[in-house]
Amino acid sequence: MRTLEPIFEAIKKSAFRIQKAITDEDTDYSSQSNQSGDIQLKLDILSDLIIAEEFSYIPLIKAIASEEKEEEDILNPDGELCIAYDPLDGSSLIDVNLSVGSIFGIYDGEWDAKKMIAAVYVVYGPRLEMVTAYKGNVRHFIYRHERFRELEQIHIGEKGKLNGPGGTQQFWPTHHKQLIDTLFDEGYRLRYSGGMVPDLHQILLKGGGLFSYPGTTDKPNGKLRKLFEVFPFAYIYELAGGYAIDDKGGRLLELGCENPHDTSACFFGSKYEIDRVKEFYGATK
Ligand code: AHM
Ligand code: MG
Repeated sequence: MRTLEPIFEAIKKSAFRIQKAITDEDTDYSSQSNQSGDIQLKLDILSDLIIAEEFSYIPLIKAIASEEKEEEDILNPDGELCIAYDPLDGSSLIDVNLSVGSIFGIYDGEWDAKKMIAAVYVVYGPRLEMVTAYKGNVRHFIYRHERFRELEQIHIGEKGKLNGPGGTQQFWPTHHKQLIDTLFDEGYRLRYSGGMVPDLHQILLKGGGLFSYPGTTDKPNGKLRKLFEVFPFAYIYELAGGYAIDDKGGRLLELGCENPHDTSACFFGSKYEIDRVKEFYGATK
């Protein structure tokens, strides 16, 4: 029977190696930029190489696609799984010593959200943590005394207290500003660091809330990439009992993806807040 254990083990090994690199290496920029036009840090490139190397030992993996590379890499033509990953999300926060993360989406045979079978993220913060969503469970691990130890499973509540609004307010549509202001008027607290991994992790662990990255006048389809960031977190939130929708009110996991670097407006949260999003966006789905 097919098992994803070797993949989870490879992610644990790369997490340990990347955390060490974050601690030991400097935060200089390289002379290269990625597909989205961001100038890459040397650490972005190194993290990408570490993950690609750990995955290269696993025959089950057919192809990998990284936020830091233009095209997919075929590892094993006879393999079954395709893995999309963002090796070091939020890396521009490292020089100010805020938390960052790695994100993985595991797809059965093709780059299609409907074929996602598991998703994983790693948080590099004061502590090293990993969350896996697979076969109905969202499992939470913490690295302590040289190994990952499992904590309680993660379930998001029906209504939270945190609000993480992404993007530049100057470019928000009016109805989005009204949504965010209304949540603050209801007592929600601002929790937005600029790193989607720790920001979404906080909302999950503190029982719920809303993380949003809307379409804006300068970026109508938002900033966050479907394959590497949006779909994996949509999978994790839904499995934890939460919701993940776009600005039309439909499930993110039902969206297509023509180009590996396509982006989408996205909203992740618990039931109450996602209902509010639909109300303010006039979403009918
Ligand atoms: P990156 O992949 O280039 O690091 O960008 C992704 C990050 C997310 O972690 C975060 O939610 C978002 O960009 C922040 O963007 P903004 O500063 O526009 O709110
Ligand atoms: Mg990213």
